[in-house]
Amino acid sequence: MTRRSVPIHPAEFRAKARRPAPRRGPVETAPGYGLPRWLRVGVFATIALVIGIVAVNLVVGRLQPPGTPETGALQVHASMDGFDPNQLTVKAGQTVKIQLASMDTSMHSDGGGWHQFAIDELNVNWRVGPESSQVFDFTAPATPGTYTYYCSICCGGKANPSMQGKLTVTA
Ligand SMILES: [Cu+2]
Repeated sequence: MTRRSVPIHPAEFRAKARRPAPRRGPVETAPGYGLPRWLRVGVFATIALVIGIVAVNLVVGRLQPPGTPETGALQVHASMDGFDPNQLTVKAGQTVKIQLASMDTSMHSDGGGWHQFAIDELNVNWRVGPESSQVFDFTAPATPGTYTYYCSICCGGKANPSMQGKLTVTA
């Protein structure tokens, strides 16, 4: 009698028929499955490093002024955090040269990185694009006083206290 002729026991037959198909779960289909562990760790480390470098560059980029500071020009940096400095003092009748820089990237949804430097009473209304700077000038009024400069492009505009600064004209 050969093995083939032995009738299969019904219970065994059912067990064979019910054997589940190989599972293709989330582990087997995950990207990188089947790659050696060192390679997966390497890829992860590389991605983490790239993200880290981009983050550091963003921070450093915000700390450094866009463009070379021009000598004789007051440096004013505008960002979503406000004006730096937010106080300027000039002499009456003086020609005031200001290098206005936007520290923000074009990625900002609020104004696209553009900022303004406006003083209504003195007809000053300058605008500067993302991550750039420009030198402007105006003549300070002959009489001492204080004026407000503001940006109305971003974050609530003129009403936002952080987007304001004080210009003092001294005798
Ligand atoms: Cu602004």
